Amino acid sequence: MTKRFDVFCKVVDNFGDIGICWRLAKQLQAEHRVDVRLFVDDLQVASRIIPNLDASNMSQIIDKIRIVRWNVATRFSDYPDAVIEAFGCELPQAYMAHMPAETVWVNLEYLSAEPWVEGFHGQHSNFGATQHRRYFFYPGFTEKTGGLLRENNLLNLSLLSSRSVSLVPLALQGIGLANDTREALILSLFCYPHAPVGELLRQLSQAPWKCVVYISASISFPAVQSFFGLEKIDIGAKYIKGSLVVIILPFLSQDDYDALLRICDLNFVRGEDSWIRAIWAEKPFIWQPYRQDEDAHLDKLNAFLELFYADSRQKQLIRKAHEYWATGQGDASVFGEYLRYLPDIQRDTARQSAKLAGQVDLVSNLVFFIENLRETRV
Ligand code: TRH
Repeated sequence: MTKRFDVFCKVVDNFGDIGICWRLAKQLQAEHRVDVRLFVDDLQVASRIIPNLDASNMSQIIDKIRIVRWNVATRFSDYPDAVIEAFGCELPQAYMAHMPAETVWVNLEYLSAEPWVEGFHGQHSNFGATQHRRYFFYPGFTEKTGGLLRENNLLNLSLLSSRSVSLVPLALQGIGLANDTREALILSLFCYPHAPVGELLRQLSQAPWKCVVYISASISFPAVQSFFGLEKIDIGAKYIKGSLVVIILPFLSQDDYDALLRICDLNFVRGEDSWIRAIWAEKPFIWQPYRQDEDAHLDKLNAFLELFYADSRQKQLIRKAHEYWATGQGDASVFGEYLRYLPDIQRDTARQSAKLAGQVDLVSNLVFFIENLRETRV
């Protein structure tokens, strides 16, 4: 029998929430034949991620997923087997009011490598005076967590040569990737505005090799402008200083963005979804966590570095580079040193990525988790 899941997504800011929910919905449908309705509160932002989404249309089907614009006035009927509340976005009261006790309610949490995650994964709490139980599903890096979002076909892609033409995103072919990157180190840059971008560019401009940096148009540019002494920055434009070539990319489709990560030698990523994608790209990456109160993001960063690079000879250097990127404290020359050890870091990253890819993926774990609850619950 076809399973039916609802997914609720609130776009808090940026693209991570909808980016993850869209991948999750697609994978549930494509690999587990789940009939998915995706409720999203902001179709404008969603339309940057979901190809061909018409933001003025309240309900539409794309890639076999029904996408519904959700607001306080939305009325619900016809409940599914399970509802996924993404990142504690709170199910609408109108939905909760008639939700049957058999509908499994799962809150998908944010990803963290912190050790406490294992103890919280799969726990539940009773919701108010209702008969509903809310289960907490934690993504994570160990077998005792919910795992990481990873589609089935990803490994096949990584068997291809990373610079093979078929992997070069169309959006990049148009702006001369082949000419720019011959003999060059290629980097991609997607970060939050407080990252020390100017310092990184300065280091790269003085590198003994040509460095081509693809900068995502979605980040703010003051640091790039002041580095090149420009009034404004244009999408598709190329800026050169010393060894450095900067190319400003438009916002790519998720598929093209994933492909970009695979062809680069070093990726600067952020938040949650691009971080996971950088892992699957099997290329060195520097991750900038989403800033949280009381520097909680730095605990997340430390826990991840501790886990992912536990066996790496370069772990101190990798830590210093991440700390500098996340806090701006330290010395920008750490990037020069990082680049000198790039082949070592490449080898360690690929080994760790492959190890994680050997674990069961998040969507398979989630489907199993829900099926198990439905079978065992009265
Ligand atoms: O956009 P983000 O900063 O999202 C963040 C985090 O998820 C954070 O944890 C959350 O609390 C906050 O949102 C609300 O970074 P992230 O997670 O990497 O998501 C970016 C998405 O955008 C990802 O799905 C990849 C996609 N993307 C493209 O599709 N094309 C592009 O050109 C780029 C640069 C990104």
